[in-house]
Amino acid sequence: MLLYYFLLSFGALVCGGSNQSGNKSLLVNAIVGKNNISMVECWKVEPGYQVSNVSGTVGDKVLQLGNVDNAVYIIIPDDDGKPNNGGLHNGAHAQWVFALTGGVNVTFPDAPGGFTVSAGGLFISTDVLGTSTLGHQSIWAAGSIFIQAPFPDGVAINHTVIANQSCEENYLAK
Ligand SMILES: *[C@@H]1O[C@H](CO)[C@@H](O)[C@H](O)[C@H]1NC(C)=O
Ligand SMILES: *[C@@H]1O[C@H](CO)[C@@H](O)[C@H](O)[C@H]1NC(C)=O
Ligand SMILES: *[C@@H]1O[C@H](CO)[C@@H](O)[C@H](O)[C@H]1NC(C)=O
Ligand SMILES: *[C@@H]1O[C@H](CO)[C@@H](O)[C@H](O)[C@H]1NC(C)=O
Ligand SMILES: *[C@@H]1O[C@H](CO)[C@@H](O)[C@H](O)[C@H]1NC(C)=O
Ligand SMILES: *[C@@H]1O[C@H](CO)[C@@H](O)[C@H](O)[C@H]1NC(C)=O
Ligand SMILES: CC(=O)N[C@H]1CO[C@H](CO)[C@@H](O)[C@@H]1O
Repeated sequence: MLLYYFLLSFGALVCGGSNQSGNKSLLVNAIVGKNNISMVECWKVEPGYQVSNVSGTVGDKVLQLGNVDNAVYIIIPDDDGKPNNGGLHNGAHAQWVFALTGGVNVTFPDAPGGFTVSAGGLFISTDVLGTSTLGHQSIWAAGSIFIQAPFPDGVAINHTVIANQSCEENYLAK
């Protein structure tokens, strides 16, 4: 229950540094596997922000992140101070990823572009086995702490695809 409230308020805070003015929902980078190739899309989470009337957050913008299933809190060692490169991999689950500290750069072996998520940012990963041959590469800063929060039954949150590229590139293109 605590995590649920945490996720609600956390989600309203950030979009990997994107400028959301003119939109009434969160724009979030989502890793997708299409035709066996991992790439990034910019998703607008549906439905969008609502104004809270819940005691403790009255007047705040809140966004439903949906249910999550067996979320985990992950600490990357910082023994040697070097970024942690997990190599090419498929997403373990279709899930939210919340970067609490540190940050990550995500790139793709077969698609252009990529994206960076800083501390406090978030993204979605859905390129599970069977959707993408090579997957993606995530390089996390040493000592990063993040949460992986799988979607129940692997069904991603409702969304609209805003662009077939990262949210940041979408803004830069305007
Ligand atoms: C966000 O984008 C809008 C419209 O492009 C612009 O007016 C505004 O200054 C931007 N805000 C920030 C914080 O970059
Ligand atoms: C994806 O890869 C699988 C396994 O190699 C193959 O059977 C399938 O035809 C591929 N699909 C596409 C759209 O390339
Ligand atoms: C919040 O809004 C809902 C839906 O409009 C309403 O049912 C509920 O009573 C409200 N709660 C408070 C504390 O005002
Ligand atoms: C991510 O990329 C940026 C820009 O190239 C770089 O400054 C940063 O150190 C990278 N972070 C990691 C964890 O590799
Ligand atoms: C997604 O939208 C559909 C249709 O509006 C709805 O039935 C479903 O409950 C929504 N899923 C989530 C996780 O909100
Ligand atoms: C993304 O690409 C698909 C084709 O792969 C296209 O149908 C769709 O309109 C594109 N979406 C956007 C928002 O550009
Ligand atoms: C500024 C911005 O990215 N606006 C987007 C808001 O969402 C609509 C779709 O609902 C997009 O068409 C806009 O580009």
